[in-house]
Amino acid sequence: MKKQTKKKTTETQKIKDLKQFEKEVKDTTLTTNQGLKVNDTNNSLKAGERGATLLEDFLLREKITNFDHERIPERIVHARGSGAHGYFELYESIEEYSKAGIFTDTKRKTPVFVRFSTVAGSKGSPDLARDVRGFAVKFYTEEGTWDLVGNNMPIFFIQDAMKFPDLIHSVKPEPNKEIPQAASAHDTFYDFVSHATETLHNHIWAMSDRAIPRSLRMMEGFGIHTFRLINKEGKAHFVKFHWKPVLGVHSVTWDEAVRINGADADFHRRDLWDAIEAGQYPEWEFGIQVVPEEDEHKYDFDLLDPTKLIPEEMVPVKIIGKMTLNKNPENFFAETEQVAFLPGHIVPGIDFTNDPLLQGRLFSYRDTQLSRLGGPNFHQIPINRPVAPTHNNQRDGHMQMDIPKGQTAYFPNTLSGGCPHLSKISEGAFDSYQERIDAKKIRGRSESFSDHFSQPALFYRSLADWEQQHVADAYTFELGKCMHDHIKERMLWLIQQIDKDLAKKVAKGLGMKIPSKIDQPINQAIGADADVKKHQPGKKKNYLDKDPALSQSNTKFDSIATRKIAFLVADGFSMKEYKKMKTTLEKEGAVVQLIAPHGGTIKCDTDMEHKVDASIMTTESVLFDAVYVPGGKKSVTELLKHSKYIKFTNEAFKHCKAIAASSEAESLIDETAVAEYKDDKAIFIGKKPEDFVSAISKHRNWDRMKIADSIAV
Ligand code: HDE
Repeated sequence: MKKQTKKKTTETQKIKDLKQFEKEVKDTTLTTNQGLKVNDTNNSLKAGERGATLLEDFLLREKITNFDHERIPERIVHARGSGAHGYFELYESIEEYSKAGIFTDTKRKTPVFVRFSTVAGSKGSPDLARDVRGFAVKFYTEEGTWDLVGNNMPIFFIQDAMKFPDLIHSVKPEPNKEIPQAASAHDTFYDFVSHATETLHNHIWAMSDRAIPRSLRMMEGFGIHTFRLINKEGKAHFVKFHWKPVLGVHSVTWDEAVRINGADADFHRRDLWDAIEAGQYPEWEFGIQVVPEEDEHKYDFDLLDPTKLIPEEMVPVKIIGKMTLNKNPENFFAETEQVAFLPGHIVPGIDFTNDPLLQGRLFSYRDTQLSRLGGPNFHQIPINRPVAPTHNNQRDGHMQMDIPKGQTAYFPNTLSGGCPHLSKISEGAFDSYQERIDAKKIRGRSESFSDHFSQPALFYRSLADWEQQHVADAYTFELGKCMHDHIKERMLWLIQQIDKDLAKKVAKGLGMKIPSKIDQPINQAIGADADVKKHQPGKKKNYLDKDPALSQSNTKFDSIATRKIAFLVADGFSMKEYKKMKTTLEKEGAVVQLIAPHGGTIKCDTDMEHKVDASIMTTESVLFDAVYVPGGKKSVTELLKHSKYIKFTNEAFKHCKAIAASSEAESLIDETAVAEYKDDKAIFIGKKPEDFVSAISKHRNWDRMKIADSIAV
């Protein structure tokens, strides 16, 4: 990505803090870990030139020992991730709801570190897996660190933490053969999903385009659980947290996702990195949905049930701030890999609810860091250190980095003057919300969590035609990869409870019939979870027909900033047309790349040399948002000799992208599938660059989907 107007980077307090741990390579001398200068790092110490290596060789042993231990266990979930630094700014104080400094002080620039991730794949798995994306934000606030550890979908698969290991074991590669990697399309996942109807809501989101984002910068984020905001008077409100990308919510098609994984497995990671390096800083607005405590039971779902969203039609999202990511990590391992997010990290003014999934997470995240990062001092790793000062009597353990001074490590004490001393609530101490509890101890599930079908149906109904088609295709693909008919049948039967037409489409694709009843013995053995009747909507109080916020067709389509446009060129391309189109696109923040038959440089028709961004052999159509072919007879004649340019254009057409060509380049278009569809609303031959810009801002021409399927590439 080329440099655009680079915005000024102002260093946050956290970046300044991290600087003291950074180590420059430039102008340094190679030493051991003890500071001993080294004069040979290529040869081990031997008994003679052809002799055995000596145990004495401490230089070899130090180097190899360090290497042997370079890896730490990857995250059991969300192993594949990418991180970035930035800051959060508040537009307006919400002191009526929360006393948190981050929500009341509009002058602050709170440092953040964000890590995006996929869930199921290993650390080296491809970015475009069909999967939920993690969206974890660490706010280094003046009152302590707050971690909002969310996803890019507003709900989760299960209602109780107790089921999490089962969910994850079912989606991870099957244990006997460790196949498939980073894919939910296999029997064990559907065996589980089809017998745990609470998963169906998150599952249908995972079948939608949300699971294959165009960019990490173009997806929403959600805190998922209902949390509490607490104001100065101690009054609580329920709240759901939202991140809305300034660039809108956009996705690729499944066919593209599969090809992107082959062409550039780091597509999302690279896109995030490049955008930040180019100064095109990713931004999200932050919003809250607030529900007064008195309204806790007003809805036809339980606010504590993490498989339910609060439709924005019912409770609008109030935008209160913005997050900007403006700096890439200096070192992937030190920062992105070692960062530890804990939902239990909160600050005064924010509190938990009894959501049983959240309650379980409050245990899991600290526990997992102990084996992942090696001990209880992981909060002292630079990326995890709060910017707020920390003092307590916790001591020792693996990798203690601080040097606590003095005679005491207990409370109360007199020998250190009673320090570190306690604070009053009025001085900013944390105080758990005093929720009244009067209950029997039970192991079970609230009846108010039992409707598993209304919201998947609401989601599906709210989607545009093209989105619904993508969902049907995704179910068909995923179930088509399952080997066991009884699992597929059960899924069809469940999909039917969500939407009959959807089930019919999937059944047709699978070449199967929707069963009229389901194999009872299996259900009985498995228990109440599998009893669909129990999980149907009850008598609805305020059930919606559609919620427009759920459809990507209602997102923003007003910008082409950061979109990548491929210019297909060979020697002799028209300088005039190239310049006009490039200037227009770059003025709007798009990124132009020259794709030539070879690397190095290329000459336009005025004999000027231009740097080639990629040779046609090293790149693919799926890595771009749109295609332009400038004129220049010699150039077009040369392009026609390379079949990959035809394939490149056909693929862009199949994936519903905008394509523009000069009138002189029409002969190339005539060799492609586009030839028959020149009246398509996102095809421009000899038209104004502005028309092309407007079509790119629409992301895709989804009307083309029907014919796109018939294009063979
Ligand atoms: Fe996580 N999850 N999770 N999860 N999760 C982890 O913690 C867990 C859940 C999420 O970039 C692990 O540090 C349980 C919901 C993200 O470092 C682990 C349950 C949501 C990340 C863990 C859930 C998430 C994790 C693995 C059910 C969205 C990546 C490594 C009770 C609101 C954070 C780690 C990063 C990571 C457990 C459910 C999001 C094992 C037990 C719901 C974004 O602790």
